[in-house]
Amino acid sequence: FSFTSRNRSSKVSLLTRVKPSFCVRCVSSEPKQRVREPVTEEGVLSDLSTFPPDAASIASSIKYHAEFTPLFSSNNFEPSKAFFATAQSGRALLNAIGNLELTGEYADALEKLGHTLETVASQEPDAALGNGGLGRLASCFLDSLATLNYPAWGYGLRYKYGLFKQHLTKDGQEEVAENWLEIGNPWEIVRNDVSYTVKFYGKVVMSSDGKSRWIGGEDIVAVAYDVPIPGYKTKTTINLRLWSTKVPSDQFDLSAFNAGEHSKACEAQTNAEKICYILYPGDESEEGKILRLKQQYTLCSASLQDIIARFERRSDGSVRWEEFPDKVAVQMNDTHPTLCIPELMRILMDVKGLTWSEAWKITERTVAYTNHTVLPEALEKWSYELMQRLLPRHVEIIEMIDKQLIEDIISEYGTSNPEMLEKKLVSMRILENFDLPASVAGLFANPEENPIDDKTGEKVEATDADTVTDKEESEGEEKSKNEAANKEPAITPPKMVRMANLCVVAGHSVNGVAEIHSEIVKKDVFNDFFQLWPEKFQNKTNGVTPRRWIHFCNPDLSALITKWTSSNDWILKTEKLSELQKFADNEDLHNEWRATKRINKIKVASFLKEKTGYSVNPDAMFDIQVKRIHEYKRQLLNILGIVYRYKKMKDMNAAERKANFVPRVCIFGGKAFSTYVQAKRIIKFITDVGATINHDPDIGDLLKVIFVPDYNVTVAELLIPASELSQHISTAGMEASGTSNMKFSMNGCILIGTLDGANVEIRQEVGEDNFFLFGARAEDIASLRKERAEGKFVPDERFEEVKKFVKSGVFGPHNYDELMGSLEGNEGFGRADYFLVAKDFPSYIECQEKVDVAYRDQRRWTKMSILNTAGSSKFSSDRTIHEYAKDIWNIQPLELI
Ligand code: GPW
Repeated sequence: FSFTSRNRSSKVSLLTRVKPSFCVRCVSSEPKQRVREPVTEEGVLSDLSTFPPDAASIASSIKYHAEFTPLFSSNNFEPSKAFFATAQSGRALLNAIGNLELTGEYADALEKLGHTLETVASQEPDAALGNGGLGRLASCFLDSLATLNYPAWGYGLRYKYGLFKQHLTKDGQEEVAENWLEIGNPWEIVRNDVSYTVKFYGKVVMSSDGKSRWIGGEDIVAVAYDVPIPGYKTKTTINLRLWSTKVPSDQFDLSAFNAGEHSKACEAQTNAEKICYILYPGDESEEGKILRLKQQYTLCSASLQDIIARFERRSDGSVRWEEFPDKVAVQMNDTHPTLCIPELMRILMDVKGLTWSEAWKITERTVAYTNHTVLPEALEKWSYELMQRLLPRHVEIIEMIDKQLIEDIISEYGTSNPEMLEKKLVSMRILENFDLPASVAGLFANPEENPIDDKTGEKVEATDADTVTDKEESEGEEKSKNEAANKEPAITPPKMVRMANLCVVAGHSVNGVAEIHSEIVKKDVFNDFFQLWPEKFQNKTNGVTPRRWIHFCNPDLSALITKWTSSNDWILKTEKLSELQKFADNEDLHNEWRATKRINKIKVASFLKEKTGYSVNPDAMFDIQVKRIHEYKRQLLNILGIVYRYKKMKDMNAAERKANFVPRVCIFGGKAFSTYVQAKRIIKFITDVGATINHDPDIGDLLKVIFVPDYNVTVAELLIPASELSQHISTAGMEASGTSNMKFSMNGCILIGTLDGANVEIRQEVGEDNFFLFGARAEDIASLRKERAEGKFVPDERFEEVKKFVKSGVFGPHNYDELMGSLEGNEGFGRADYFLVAKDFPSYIECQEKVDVAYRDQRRWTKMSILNTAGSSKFSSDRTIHEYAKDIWNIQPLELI
């Protein structure tokens, strides 16, 4: 198909042609006026008959049902708000036709052509442009933004290879490149006319007008690829704009190529293209770090240039920059897009000619920050030196912001308590491991820097002559390091830029993603900032889209809910789910509810057979833990609980085993980051335990342990509807929110979990009786860790027994010294059980015994299941998005006419 777009003086005309038989014309000559030629069933059919009926061609036709609507089409000046996303969208076809309520029509059309919708849909690879919960949240938010008619765009990078495919070998996880674009992507529209230059390296010079200019260096071009995101039951289709990088056309070295130096000629091209090769390239090497920073800057620079260009286009020649924050909001999805802050400042000052204070006011009012983690190792920091090389102008701006912050802190706290002031500055500054500026350094009693005058007994203040620039300072450091080399090794801590601090300082709003997490953000991680600017801090509990996560992935349950709540209104108004509460004891509903779950379990059983070769009994309890493999998520606690269960079973005779244990299928799934060795050991351990238990004739159907390879959105859509128990068992205080917990609960699955992240609110909503709670509380973790480190903790006997059992070699010849060692804090195995597996083990296994008791009583279990679905209305991302729109972005829905 061809796609042309003309954009002159705020009028947009789109003429879209697929095939002569299937032509939809979408014109917007007047603001908010659009004509769409009706598409008849014949239209669809004749279109399909001209293509081979694969997912690709169907998707391209659906795009035009979706009435792809550019939001800058009217000169009405509606705000258009940007959301920075790393999308983890999964498949698009069923979602798109479902949101357009055309699933039936498409299924019928395909059937007439001798195909099923299911097989066609299954050809589509997952768009895995994110890692886990963070990216999937962005996708849910885009669905809600479109559905609720909010004028918003998503921005991300178009990675050539998405998140790796996970293969399981005898050694554990193996990563394989996921070439998701191999057969083309019918959902994207390349916009060769929308491209921006992005610069790296170079230097900053002062031009004659006194303005800084960033020149030289290396330029690349970012080209827009647009992915339409159709809303549910609305004409609104919003845009996810993904950037792909290439070399500027004039930079191909033709003479080198003709001289036979082919690699040299292609060097610039490869350099530019590799920015968008893969998601999260390894960053252990210097090269890897540079590539990641280039990725972050490409996203920020291209997106901001795009946002600014649209703003200017809509201003009809009279740009009023002070209105920019009324029209544009930039929500930073964690710190990966932090460079938006200095980039917006740079463009406003160096390109548009605004002053520092004008640019700062605009930037502050425009950007807002969502924090998604409190794990210290996940709070991004960049080497100052590296950043200065790659983005010299941005570093100057960051230094200015840091200086401004120092002034704010001093003016707030004064200088009468230098000790307290110094502590504040050290913890709050954006620049880490930097000396204080000379203007304030004299306040602090540092004997080396400010020696006491022997005679007067007073501090010797730094003089101007002592004041050195950072560059001179680092050269000086280098010199003194060399001088000291022969004396004693002086370790200079590296100078770093703290991205989260920059976000908190520049953003007008800072939010956490669940109530408990937002409290930790205020009381702990960013407490100093909270004391300074309490009004900035908010909570926005995450949510998930009920379209994908109930309606499409669990059509039978969806139909049941519609039947028992008398309409399908719940898909948009999830509060209607609570109407199920009054039927929580209804026998008919119970029967239908159980039958639905069973159908879903049978589907999973055949999927497991196909993927792993293991047969499972669909009448056993399906107990699932699927998420990224991470020590804080404690897959190790789960598998050690299973080992304990297995050992107990082995100690009994067949009759006792049957009487004491409910049959369970324990399913794990999730990817470990490629360099996260301990996480990979956990995968290997789970598969080894499974191999032993699953082949043990004493155990049979009573216990199966299965690791599903290559967990992704599509696998989640299959597993979640079939789950009965799901595990959200992170060390309290460590999981910011979790979102799969919401998806499981909505699908009538009962959670076993700690009081962490959104678990706290889920338990509150579904009722304490309908949630299996165990484990230490967040507020006790610090003292428990201390106790543990001081050797005061005595592990439970049952825990010791389990470790001994593992070490005895029952699970094969592999030794699990590193894993078991991490639970003991032995020499060489790092922090002593930092994730408190041993501490929570007794309450976990006792809680699992309660789960067995509850499951035996199927009436009780089914009631709990119904009450989970009924109590999950709060966790729709529609609610979350309404809150962001009202409390942070200040936008209203904008329905298309
Ligand atoms: F570290 N999350 C994630 F905060 O999936 F950036 N990847 C990430 O890199 C980060 C967070 C980051 C997750 C959180 O772990 C999870 O608790 C939360 O529900 C999710 O983000 C969405 O808020």
